[in-house]
Amino acid sequence: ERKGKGLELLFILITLLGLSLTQHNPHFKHGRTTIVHLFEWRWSDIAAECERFLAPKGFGGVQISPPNEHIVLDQPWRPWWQRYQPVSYNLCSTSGSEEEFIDMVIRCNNVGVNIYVDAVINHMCGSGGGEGNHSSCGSWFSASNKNFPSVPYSAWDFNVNKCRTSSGDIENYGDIFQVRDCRLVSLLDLNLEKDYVRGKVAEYMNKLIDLGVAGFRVDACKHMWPGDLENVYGRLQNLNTTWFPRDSKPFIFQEVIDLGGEAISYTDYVHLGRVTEFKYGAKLGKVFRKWDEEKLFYTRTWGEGWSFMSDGNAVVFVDNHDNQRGHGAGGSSIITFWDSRLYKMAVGYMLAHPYGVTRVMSSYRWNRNFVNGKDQNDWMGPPSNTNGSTKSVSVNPDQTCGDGWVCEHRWRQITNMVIFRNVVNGQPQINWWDNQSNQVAFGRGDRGFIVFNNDDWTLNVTLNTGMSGGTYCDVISGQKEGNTCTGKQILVSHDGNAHFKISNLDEDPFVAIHAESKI
Ligand code: AAO
Repeated sequence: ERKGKGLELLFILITLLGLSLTQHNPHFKHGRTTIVHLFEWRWSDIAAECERFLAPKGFGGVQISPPNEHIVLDQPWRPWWQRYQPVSYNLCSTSGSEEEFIDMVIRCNNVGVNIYVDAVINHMCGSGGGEGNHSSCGSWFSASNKNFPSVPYSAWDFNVNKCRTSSGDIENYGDIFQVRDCRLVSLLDLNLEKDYVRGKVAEYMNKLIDLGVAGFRVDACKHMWPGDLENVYGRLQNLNTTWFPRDSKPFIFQEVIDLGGEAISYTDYVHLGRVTEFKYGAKLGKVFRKWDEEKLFYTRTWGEGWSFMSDGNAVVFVDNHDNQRGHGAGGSSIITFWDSRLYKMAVGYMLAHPYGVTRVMSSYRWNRNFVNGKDQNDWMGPPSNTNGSTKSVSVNPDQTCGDGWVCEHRWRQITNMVIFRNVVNGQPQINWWDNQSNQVAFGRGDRGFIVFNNDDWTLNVTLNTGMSGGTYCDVISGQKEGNTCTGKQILVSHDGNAHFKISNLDEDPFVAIHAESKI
């Protein structure tokens, strides 16, 4: 019996130690709730965006593109994905220099917007990356000899003998050893079992923490052993106390693509931090596109009820920088800015629903060129100047962006739903209504209410909103400005009921009201 108690205590102790490692908290400030991925933006533009737009509109943080020095592939192209091929951990990239990076982190932190770094720690550049100084700060490296003196890493810091495939690359996602010990698309695979490599990776991440970042999106986690990641995360310092409370651990969200049916599951990683829930965008795309007989009213059980990971572990998104252009996974159901009407609805749904930490995508346009269903231009980098440098983001008088930057996060409907999510933060989902088809509505306590019409006919119904009586401004068709409303007005009677009429032909067939849109 005593032995049993002892074991039990030991188990509790191990669990507690395990929990103390967990880094699931994004450390948002001022009740903010959403991350925006400013894909390929320059640091100076992000700094300005934090001050002029993100903070005033209540965005919680920015996921930035990898800040490490990377290979430069300029014949003939400069693909966006060159940034996922590190050459060193120097902070200089096509997004800017180390000084610009530091300035961005300070300015964003000073207005309460967190910075999350995309950490590429599974590998260095591709094995065919050659030799020389074709790198974003001009550091010399040799891919053929696996020599990266600016870190430094040399041949014995990479997985070579562990991988059993003849190509040296991952050939079968059904074999967990291949997926973790072989090269992902020929990228030189770091041996994270080595203390030295773990130390170098942790040193890079700790430098970023010192500078004030709030956490990391960790790239390609499926391809790293959970034990190796646990060791690296265990070496990370607490966040910089200039901006964060004492003893705050960096927020960790891990990219693990798990649509089901593969040898490696997200469950191997959730104890270490949050994980990207890829089923979310793939399914939501099918629902709004009405593929596979999906209907919006089936989302009554959206979240864990759709066999997604548990709420506290998930980072969710409608699309990401990979699957908006056919990379990664999710398939053709993924909705992007190219389908803007559906996209606004899907992002609106995500931001209204309580499940997960939400991430909004912010993209640039490129010349799509489909041949047999595949975009030949899926590699195209961000808007650039003739010398190859990334263009600055210009802002038009109407607050949209120019020069090829899409800025989905500045679309009124999306910005206003980011605010909605903050206003209803912590409130339960209540007062669900549906028409057994593609018209649904739900509330968030007495703080907000949203109604969608994705059917091919008009929605015309009186619903219990759970909100206090008064006139509210719909934040989709317009917004409250001073004490007037530029969009539809919704009259909520003292019993909480309101009448909604949404034509399927409306520019945006959904309506959202919240406590702060009352006039
Ligand atoms: C480039 C070239 C390569 C070249 C390489 C080295 O394109 O031809 O060999 O350079 O020279 C990005 C680009 C890559 C690029 C790379 C380096 O997307 O094209 O390679 O930079 O420059 C897997 C990983 C996942 C990864 C994703 C793209 O598991 O971690 O591939 N995403 C991250 C980043 C991404 C980046 C990297 C990692 C590398 O977000 O931007 O790559 O740093 C399955 C697996 C997934 C696997 C996908 C795609 O998905 O589950 O784990 O993702 O395949 O290979 C069904 C299944 C679904 C399956 C899907 C697709 O839907 O249900 O599970 O089919 O087959």
